Amino acid sequence: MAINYSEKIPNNVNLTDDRTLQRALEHWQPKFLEWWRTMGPSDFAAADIYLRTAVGVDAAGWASYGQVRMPDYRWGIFLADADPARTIGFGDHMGEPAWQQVPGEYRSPLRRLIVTQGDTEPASVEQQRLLGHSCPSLYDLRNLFQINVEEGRHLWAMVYLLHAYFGRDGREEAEELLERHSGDADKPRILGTFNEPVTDWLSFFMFTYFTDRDGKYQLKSLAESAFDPLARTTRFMLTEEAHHMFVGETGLSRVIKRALEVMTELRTDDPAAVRNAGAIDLPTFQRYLNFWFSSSLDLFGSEVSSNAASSFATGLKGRPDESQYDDHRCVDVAFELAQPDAARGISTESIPLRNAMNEVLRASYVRDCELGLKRWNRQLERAGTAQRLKLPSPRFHRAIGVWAGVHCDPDGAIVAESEFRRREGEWLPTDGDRAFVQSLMRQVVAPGRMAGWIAPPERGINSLPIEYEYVRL
Ligand code: BYC
Repeated sequence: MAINYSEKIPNNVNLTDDRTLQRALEHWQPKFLEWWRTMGPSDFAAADIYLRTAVGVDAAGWASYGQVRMPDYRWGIFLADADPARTIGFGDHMGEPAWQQVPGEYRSPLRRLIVTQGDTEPASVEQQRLLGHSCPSLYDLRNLFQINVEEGRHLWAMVYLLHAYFGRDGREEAEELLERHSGDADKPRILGTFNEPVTDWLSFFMFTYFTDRDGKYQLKSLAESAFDPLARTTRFMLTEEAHHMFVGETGLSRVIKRALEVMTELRTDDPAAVRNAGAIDLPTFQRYLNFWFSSSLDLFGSEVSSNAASSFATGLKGRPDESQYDDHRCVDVAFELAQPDAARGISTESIPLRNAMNEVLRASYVRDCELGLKRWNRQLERAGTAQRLKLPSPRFHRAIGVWAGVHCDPDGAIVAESEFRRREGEWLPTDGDRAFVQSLMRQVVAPGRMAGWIAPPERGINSLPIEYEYVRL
């Protein structure tokens, strides 16, 4: 269905037919714009940026590209097309028609899921707000802003649901989404990772690889929801999300490529030599990876979760690509969970599968993360270095769930706290690493030029050359 851009709020939900809702959203719109002005990308409001904007929700030709100033971006409400015959695909209500309204008994948990999802979107924009000042190229600057405007739109997607289906408490929640801020001591964002600073581009690429990928898995599981408007909204969000992960994967691959070029040139693997030459050494890369991967694993929640069990049972949240499973009810099925025991060992306990749904999602996420690692390791192999990158064990450095507070090394072995503290600097970014990475962050804005710590991309955006002036400052 085409998107109506002649209205104040572009949409494909016939907003003009519901004057009350339209007025409520038009009341929220200036608050959003004010939030964007004060908490969104710092500066660059006057720059013309080569952005894509959604024009429809069909897989083919859903976006148009053109020069846009960010404050003029048309944030709107776009739902994937409805399937009137859609039925619930899992849980206790399996086979019943998907809900077009919120069942009263599920109102509160459903609102909680939507608010949690909504909270991450502006949080990420806040985390990234200063990065424009240290962009490695105009190509990267444009990608940053593309992601930022789309996260802004994803906030709109959740705010639409809150306004349209949750009455007064929904409107209040929508206001609060603009009042909590990433890293704010009094009013932080809801989930841990979204309060972590993203002040350098290595962190940005790690975030878009690992944290946006959590977004993919959470959105995919919400796309299965019995609440049809949520399913349709998240299905369309996933179309935009793919580019965010592409930015992460290719960004990290370009960082590795540059390190390898320096290593080949200097004929050394020595991290200090790589740093001296202005590139990011692989051990530092690995420590950043360990940090962002472990933080993103926490976003799946506890391994054993009654919230997850009831979300699955009630049909609020399924598993990504639910149709790939044979059993969609998961009653009387056990899941074997390895967890730390009192004797500082690891024991396996049988828990009901429904209670382990967070862990099921996390395991598929880990497999997806592995794909990038495989590609990067092939890059290393081709370059003839013996160094390899590795995902740390999911037990490493966890703050949520059964492994929270248990000291494990990156291989997953439980170690004494003293040993963890002694070796932490080998495993996680140190102040020195952060200062070094920060020292490389110098803005490069001549068309086609790249900072010295990152290789150019393989191709430009939408068939344009890499030298194209993606941002006109
Ligand atoms: N930090 O039973 P539990 C994205 C809380 S990213 C802090 O363990 P549950 C994006 C939890 O909220 C995807 N708190 O877990 C990416 C609960 O608190 P309440 C975002 C945490 O409820 C990049 C308590 O612990 N979408 O889109 O089964 C850029 C016990 O909960 C954390 C979603 O997350 C944490 N890491 O699952 C832009 C989907 N983990 O309620 C965007 C919606 C847990 O008792 N959310 N807690 O106060 C959910 O599905 C679930 O809320 C969670 C947690 C998976 C997050």
